Amino acid sequence: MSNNSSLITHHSSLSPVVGIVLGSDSDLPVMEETVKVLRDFGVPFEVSVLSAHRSPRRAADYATTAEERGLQVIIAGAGMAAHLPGVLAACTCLPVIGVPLQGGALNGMDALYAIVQMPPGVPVATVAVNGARNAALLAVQMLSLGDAGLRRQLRAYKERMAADVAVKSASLQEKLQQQQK
Ligand code: RP5
Repeated sequence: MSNNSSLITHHSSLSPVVGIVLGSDSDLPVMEETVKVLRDFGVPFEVSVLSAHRSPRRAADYATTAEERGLQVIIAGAGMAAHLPGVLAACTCLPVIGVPLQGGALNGMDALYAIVQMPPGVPVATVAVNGARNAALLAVQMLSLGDAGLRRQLRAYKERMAADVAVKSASLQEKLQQQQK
């Protein structure tokens, strides 16, 4: 289902505050993780397919109008010569989080360098290759600066992570003790 048009999809009755932008619909399997996280935190978002190379005017229009449409953060995922997050950042004052995507002959290194090596003046907050989950969490953290409810949810999320690690550690100790018997 590859085409290069902007397919803006709203995923809540509330106005979207996070814009998730994919360089191609082929990026969805990885970028879907952002959707899961934002749904878990109850953050309204929209998803679009835009390309810095194949639909440059639409990409620029999207970023130029993002703030007036109520968006507060943009997450942009792209692979290969991944100029999308940088182009969006060039056209808006909103924070842009870039997700370099694995694939192509260089397996994500090309996208990582393209996204992380922005010139001074136009930052893109770059996460790990395929780091869609962290991109969404960073977006939630940004939004939480003005939202006590989101801050509470983030604290609970961290507590759950710590509890999970404690469970894993206890289970490992148990296995090791069994081996000694
Ligand atoms: C990038 O090129 C996209 O973000 C995608 O990761 C990659 C390949 O795109 P398709 O040829 O699958 O549309 O612009």
